[in-house]
Amino acid sequence: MDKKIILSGIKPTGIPTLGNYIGALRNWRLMQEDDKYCYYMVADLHALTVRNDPAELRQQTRSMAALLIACGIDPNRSPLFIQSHVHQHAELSWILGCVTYMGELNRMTQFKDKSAKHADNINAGLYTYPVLMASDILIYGADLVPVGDDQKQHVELARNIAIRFNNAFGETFVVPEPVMPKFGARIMGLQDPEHKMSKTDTNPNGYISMLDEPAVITKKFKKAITDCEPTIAYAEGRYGCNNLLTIYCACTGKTMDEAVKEFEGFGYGKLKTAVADAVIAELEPIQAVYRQYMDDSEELDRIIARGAQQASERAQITLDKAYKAVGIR
Ligand code: ATP
Ligand code: LTN
Repeated sequence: MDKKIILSGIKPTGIPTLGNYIGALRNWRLMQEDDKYCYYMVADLHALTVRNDPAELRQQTRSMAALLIACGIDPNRSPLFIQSHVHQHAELSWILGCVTYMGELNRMTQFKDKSAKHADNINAGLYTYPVLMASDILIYGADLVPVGDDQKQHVELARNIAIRFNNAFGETFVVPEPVMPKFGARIMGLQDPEHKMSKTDTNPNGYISMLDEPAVITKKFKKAITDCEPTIAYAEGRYGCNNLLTIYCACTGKTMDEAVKEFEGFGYGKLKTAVADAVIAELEPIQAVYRQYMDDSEELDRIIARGAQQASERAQITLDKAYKAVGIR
C-alpha cells in the first residue's frame, strides 16, 4: 500500500502558543504512523509578509525547528526543514500564481485580517501568500495537511489550484485535504475569547506561549476572561468557558461530557486551576527537550541540512513535472 503523504508548516513569527500546539503541532506528532510519510517545515518565506527584524527571524527559525523536535517530530522518520532551504517552493509558486484568480485571493480571510492589522504594509507577498502555501503542499504530493481551522481556507484553495492545473495540463498534482483535530482546531485568546489565540498578540496575557514557565501559565489562566454565569457548561455564547473546557479536553483526552460533569457544582476557580495543571503537564516535558536542542546547535544544523536535502530531492521531481506540463523544458 502506498503511504499517505503529509505536509505542514508553521511561521517562525514568535514562540508558538498553546493554540498552535493543540490546533496543529500535536497532530503533526500523532500523524507520524507507519502508513504515512510526513514532511514538516518552518515557513520562513511566509514570515516575510509582515515586517521583520533579520536577526530575530534567524533566531526564531532555529528556535522553531528545535521546538518542533521537542514536540515529538522525529527527524529520522519525517524530514524537518526550513522552507527557504528548498528553493523549488518559490519556483513552483510562480507557475501556480498563473493559474490562481485574483477573485480567489480577494476572498481569503487571513489576507483581510492581516491587511487590517498591518494597514501600513499591505504588500503583494501578503496577497499571494496562499499561492506559496499551495506550492508547499503540492510540491510534495501531499494527501493530507494537518492545520488549525484558520488555515482550512488556504488548503481548499490549494485543492482548487491542483484540480484546475490538472484539468488544463494533465494529471500533475495530488489533490490535498485539510485535517483538523477533534478538539481545539480554534483555540481562542484568553483575554479576548471571541478571537483566536495568536503568537503575535500584543498582550502576552492573551496567549500561553509553549515556553511559559509553570507559574506564568497558572497566572495567565487565573486572569482569563470568562463570564458571570454561576455554573460551568459548554454552551452557545459562553466563549471563555467553552475555550477553557476545550483546552482541558484537548490536554487530558477527556470528552466534553466528562469534563462538564467533573466541574458540576464548582466555579471558575477550580476549572482554571485544573486547566493550568493539565497544560503544564503537557508542556513541561517539551520545554526540557527544547533546551537540549538549543544547547546543541551542531546537531540541530545537521538535522535541518539533511531535511532540506531529502525535501529538495522530492520537490524537484514535482517541479520538473509541472514545467514539462506547461510546456517549459
Ligand atoms: P501569526 O500570529 O504570526 O499569524 P499564528 O499563531 O496564527 O501566527 P501560524 O504560524 O499562522 O500561527 O500557524 C501555525 C499552525 O497553527 C496553523 O496550522 C494554524 O492553523 C494553527 N493555529 C494557529 N493559531 C491557532 C489557534 N488559535 N487554534 C488552533 N490552531 C491554531
Ligand atoms: N500559512 C500557514 C503556515 C504554512 C503552512 C504551509 C501550513 C505555510 N505553508 C503549508 C500548512 C501547509 C499559517 O499561517 N499557519
